[in-house]
Amino acid sequence: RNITVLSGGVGGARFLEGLLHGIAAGTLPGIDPDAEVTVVANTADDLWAHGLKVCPDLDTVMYTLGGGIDLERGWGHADETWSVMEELRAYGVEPTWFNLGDRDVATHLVRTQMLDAGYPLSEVTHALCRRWLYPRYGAGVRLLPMTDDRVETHVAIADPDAPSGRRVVHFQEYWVRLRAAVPAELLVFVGLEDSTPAPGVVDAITGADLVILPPSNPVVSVGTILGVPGVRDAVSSTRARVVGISPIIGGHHVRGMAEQMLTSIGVEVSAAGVGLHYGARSSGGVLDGWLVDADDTEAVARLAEAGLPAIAVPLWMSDRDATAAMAAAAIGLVADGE
Ligand code: GDP
Ligand code: FO1
Ligand code: CA
Repeated sequence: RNITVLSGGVGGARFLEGLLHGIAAGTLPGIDPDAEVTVVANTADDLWAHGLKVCPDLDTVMYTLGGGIDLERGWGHADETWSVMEELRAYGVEPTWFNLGDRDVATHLVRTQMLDAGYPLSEVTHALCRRWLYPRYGAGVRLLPMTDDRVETHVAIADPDAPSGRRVVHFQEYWVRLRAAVPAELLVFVGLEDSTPAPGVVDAITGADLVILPPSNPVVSVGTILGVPGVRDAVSSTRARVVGISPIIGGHHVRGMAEQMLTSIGVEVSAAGVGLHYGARSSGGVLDGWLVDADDTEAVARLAEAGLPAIAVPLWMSDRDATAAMAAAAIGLVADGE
């Protein structure tokens, strides 16, 4: 059984931890312990900082599945030190607001060096995974960037001093420096229209038995992956069953900035709103099924009217068992259709 997951950072990585736990434990309906998982990760969060290419979502998935993530930050290494940052601040070089841990810097040095040598991001990611993933999962897990091309989410925010009344900042500045505290008036996905899926991405979707949209950010994580030309068509046409899980519980995100991003593109901040945004495959969307939280039962009837089968189950990824149960419910929802 081949499973393909379209993932952002923390939300996607936490889901993957539970999914892999469920696969190993044999608790997922119809999924054997030797099932293979391909992760297609968002790269529109990527940032060039101090001459280094930083890939937050690829690294959060890689460190999380590799057991090296700092659990409470949700990014960067556990047992991290910050000497490089202290020195950069002492030099007063920007961006001082984007924190790079000393251990994390090594990952960016390797990545940048390989990119400079002409390796595409997918090859770089494969090389980094030789350390972080393959010893642990063998061929069972593959991590692919959504594209090898440069794509960056930029955010237009109000700026009274600017002639247009707006200025554009990189997504990382919007989130890390501004904490998404101001409205995202416009989202600009630089390079997305001209990007092409990385090698293996389309095949991983069309050749899968199951495609999962985890509770990642529907706009700047899953949305950007679907926005790579050819990916959305692959998802809407694949013979695989496609099931998604809401990152919105009780009308709010669990963490991050999904509320601000959904509002920015005019999508209702609710489990039903996100499900309808992705759309039922029967009406040209990408989903065969959608999971909402146990407290959002009213969404189920509303989605059914729109032709999108949904169930309400606990969606808090409090630990791997809870997440594995969520994954089992998701798989069970769409497996019945076979
Ligand atoms: P990021 O790149 O680090 O922001 O991570 P993702 O884009 O993959 O996921 C961010 C989303 O994960 C946020 O919108 C959160 O609402 C969602 N999230 C985090 N924890 C949970 C959880 O326990 N349950 C659910 N349903 N969503 C969660
Ligand atoms: N998130 C922060 O809130 N503060 C940071 O200083 C920060 C640095 C950072 C460095 C490398 C990296 O891979 C991720 C980093 N993140 C940081 C998380 C990053 O902003 C993610 O993109 C968010 O989780 C949203 O996707
Ligand atoms: Ca992200």
